[in-house]
Amino acid sequence: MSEEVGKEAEPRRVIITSALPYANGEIHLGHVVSTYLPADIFARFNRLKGHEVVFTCATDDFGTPILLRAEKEGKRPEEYVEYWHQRDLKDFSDTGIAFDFFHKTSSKENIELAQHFFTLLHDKGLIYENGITQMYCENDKKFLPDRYVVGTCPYCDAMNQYSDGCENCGRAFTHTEILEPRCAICGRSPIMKSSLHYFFKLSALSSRLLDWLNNNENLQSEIRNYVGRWIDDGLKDWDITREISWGVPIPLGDEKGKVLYGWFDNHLCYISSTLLYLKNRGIDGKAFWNSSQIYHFIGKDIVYHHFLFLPAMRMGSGEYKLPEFIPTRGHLMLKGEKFSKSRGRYIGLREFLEVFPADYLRYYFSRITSYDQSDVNFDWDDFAAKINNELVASIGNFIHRTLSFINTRFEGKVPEQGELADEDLVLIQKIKKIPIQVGELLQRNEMDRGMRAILEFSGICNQYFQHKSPWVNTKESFTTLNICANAVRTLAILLMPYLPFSMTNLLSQFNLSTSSLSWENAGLLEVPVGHEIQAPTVLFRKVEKSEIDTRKSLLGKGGK
Ligand code: B3M
Ligand code: ZN
Repeated sequence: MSEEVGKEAEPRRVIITSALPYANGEIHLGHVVSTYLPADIFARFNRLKGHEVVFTCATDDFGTPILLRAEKEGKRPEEYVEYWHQRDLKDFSDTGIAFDFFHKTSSKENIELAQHFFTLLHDKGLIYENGITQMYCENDKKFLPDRYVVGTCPYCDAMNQYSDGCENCGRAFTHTEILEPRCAICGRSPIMKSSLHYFFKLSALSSRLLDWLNNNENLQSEIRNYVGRWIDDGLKDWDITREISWGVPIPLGDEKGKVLYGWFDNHLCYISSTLLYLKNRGIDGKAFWNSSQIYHFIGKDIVYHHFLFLPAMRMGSGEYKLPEFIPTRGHLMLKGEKFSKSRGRYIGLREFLEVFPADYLRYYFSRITSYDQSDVNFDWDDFAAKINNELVASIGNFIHRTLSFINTRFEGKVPEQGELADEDLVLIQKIKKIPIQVGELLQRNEMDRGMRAILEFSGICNQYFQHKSPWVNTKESFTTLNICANAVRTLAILLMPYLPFSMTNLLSQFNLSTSSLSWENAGLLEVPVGHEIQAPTVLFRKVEKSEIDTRKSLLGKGGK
């Protein structure tokens, strides 16, 4: 859906979520590229547009892999996930990912909401009980859900897959379908043992899901096509019970030792965290939710869950509206190959942030990540080239030469415009139009094309500055620098969603307060004559070849 440009009659309500990181390891650069950065840029853009934005996330705390890891470390699961919750929060804030609220799936609010959904769906006949035979390890005396079992994918034959889904072909399945199963703890073959489980009638919602897919053109067409084929192939009912202690207790009182599957409660945390954030501000969260435009940002590996389980549960509940958008992006590759920690083909987020500013990551990723499911390629040489030739040589250079010139030649005060020549008028027109152009792209989630448009604009500004040569044409230099100062202000607003750290710094050099800025006035030439700026400092430093050589030499050696 493309929105009208220019001033909008009323601010809209926009709810933005990004997929929840499992609380058992550091934030992966792949998740930053596909999910967190696009969501954050979109949230910042919408805030600048004056919309009412709620941007939330949470740690995904429950499930067997986390329980397994906590057990291995001899920690209580609550303690274990709290560590990662804090750690993730710090990683996000150091990367400039500015959630309004970061919650936990193991929170009281989310447990209550998940139990409420279970009860609703159960009352409506969409959840039923069924005795199943399940894998059981006689050695470990345990039922073996999900990641307690490894084996071969029944769809694509990929080996060493967990029993809840295949990382190779992306299909979700159940622990009874996986081929050649082995216990993940001791490696022995499990036996089958019967147990009572709850199932969600996904199959009953097939035609409603198909209607939703077919009638929602905001969803990316490639995904609508293949999810449509999954539905046509026939959906299986979904086992939502797990025999572990770490999860949302089944709210029927008779299910000791069993909890809800993590994929039942985790996406409900999009709702519970938004509601809690709003409640703390005295706002009716349910009414807000149902009158908002809803965006769930995800990576392509969790399409099945977000295009089937999530909408089906919401349809079944009848209480909370479905998302309009589920922006889905591809995986991050390292020079064309998959990231692999064990093979040393891996770059950690912390490792990156210790060496380069977060805005360099944000620049590079937003520049190379398109709004589709194609994989994104990280390449250190390309990274250096884009930072040095674009961010430093074009954007940074224009900003710096403008502010330096005003500082040295005009005592730090923005000069007055004189008579305007054609060239001046052309740039003024560009300044007026560029926020509309970039705004349309950002509204459509095309952050890479938005960045390219900004880059083209800074290129034009540099040419203008060069051609005007204000150091020679001193009479015209007043006009030139007035227009350039306005162009810098425009750039600062356009780049704010992308490069929040550097642009906050720029605005302080410029003596402009961030709160006074909005996307709507980004194209106005409203820097007052005589406005005083500070002596500028360099915003972006070059990436040295030696730094890149060091990074490259660490690859293949197990990273840092
Ligand atoms: N934690 C899977 C993942 O990290 C899962 C996402 C939940 S989103 C509701 O890829
Ligand atoms: Zn075992």
